[in-house]
Amino acid sequence: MSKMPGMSFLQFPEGFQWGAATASYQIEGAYDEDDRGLSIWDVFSHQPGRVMNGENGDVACDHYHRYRDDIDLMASLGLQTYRFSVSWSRVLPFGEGAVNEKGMDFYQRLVDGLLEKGIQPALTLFHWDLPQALQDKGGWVNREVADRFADYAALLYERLGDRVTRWITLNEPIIFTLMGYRSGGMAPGIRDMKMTAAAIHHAMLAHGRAVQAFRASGKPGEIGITNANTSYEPADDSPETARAVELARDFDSRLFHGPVYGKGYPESVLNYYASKGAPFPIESGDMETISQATDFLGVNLYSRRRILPDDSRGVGFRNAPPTLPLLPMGYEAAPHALGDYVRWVTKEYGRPRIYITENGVCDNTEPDQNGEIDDHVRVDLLRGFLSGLHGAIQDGADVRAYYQWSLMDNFEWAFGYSKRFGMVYTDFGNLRRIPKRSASFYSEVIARNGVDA
Ligand code: GBH
Repeated sequence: MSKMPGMSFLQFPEGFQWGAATASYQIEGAYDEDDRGLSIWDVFSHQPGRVMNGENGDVACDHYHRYRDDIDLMASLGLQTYRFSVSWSRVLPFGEGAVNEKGMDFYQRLVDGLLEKGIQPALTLFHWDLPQALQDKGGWVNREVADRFADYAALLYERLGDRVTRWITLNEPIIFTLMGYRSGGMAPGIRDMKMTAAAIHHAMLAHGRAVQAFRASGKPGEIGITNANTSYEPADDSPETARAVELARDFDSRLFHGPVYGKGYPESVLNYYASKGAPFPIESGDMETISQATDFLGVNLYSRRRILPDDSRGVGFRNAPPTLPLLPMGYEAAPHALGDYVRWVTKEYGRPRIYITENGVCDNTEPDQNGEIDDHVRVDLLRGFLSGLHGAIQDGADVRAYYQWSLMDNFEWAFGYSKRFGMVYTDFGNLRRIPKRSASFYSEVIARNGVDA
């Protein structure tokens, strides 16, 4: 990409890693092949009215069959690392018990293929596709799920731990618990406060147990959790608003990072749930388990929110109206949010090592008459996100890697295929992949280890 007037080149630190991220249910397809068991997303997406246009991940990007071509694609873009998740019910069809060797073999081949191309695998153990067999036993509401998760994790450390050295326990517990059990907009589609409190706590317990199992495995490498984050900003300068911003952070980042860093769940959140008759089911020793030392913090960040004080919901804050242009997802195009958030989290938790495990842009640009996809909104915003990230690193944040969400357009959960996040276009008619303008932009960022911004 040619340098534009007024831009300067922002060089990232030596050894900084550039990658892309995906998740099993969003790309694999082959939902009933090779003895895979069903997950809650198979069941949920087949229920009428759950997913936009009645779509599902039965085929998705058909990555299960096309993974070799996809690895070649990653190599051609110059990716240095690739974050993917394992479908729990593909390797353990019932979530526990006998291993499905055919499913396990897929991940062995995927990892080997990545390593052959010099791409470091970063493996997420859980990106929302809980085995339906475990949901039938209560899912995240049943405390035993934490032990099942640790057993599943131990199996993967055992089978892949000689080749995978970067492990992520959970992807965004805030989303799969609150959307899964409180708003019901995602699988398993439940709306119940008490179940939500239990799901949150058991998810965090599962994280802690999986970290313990990793240390016990003696495998080399690093492990951490990935949380969803939003950068909170005061909508005005009043002290009441400043206080409301802290409450918004309590109910989001601090609820999930706090227990991992030994600070526990925020009092404000515990009190709120207790006042609704939904106390967190914390047993003795749980907080120690959850605060097992991790090696890095996975940060997913897409946007910001402006906050105002408000007591009507009992939480003390509300969202102020947006002031920036909205993306198709309904949230603001806020490229400064990434640097701001990284600065905040660095200060709040004593400069943890950070991997940006997801950052990206929904831009639904379709191919033009020449078949080219000029997703300039994505390119401009990525430039802005990366420039903010560079600033945060200059200010002392320990950020070592950046994964763009996503490698290719895929199944965007309850939005089905209507929202495109890929730097590679997926034609869902014939499953062809076509790199977009953002893919060449990103290749150049990788090649130069920096960005013009
Ligand atoms: C991620 O979730 C998922 O991990 C991934 O599977 C998904 O495909 C990807 O995002 C793209 O959607 O809501 O106004 O506070 C992201 C969940 C959405 C939570 C944006 C924070 C911030 C803006 N995040 N949200 S706002």
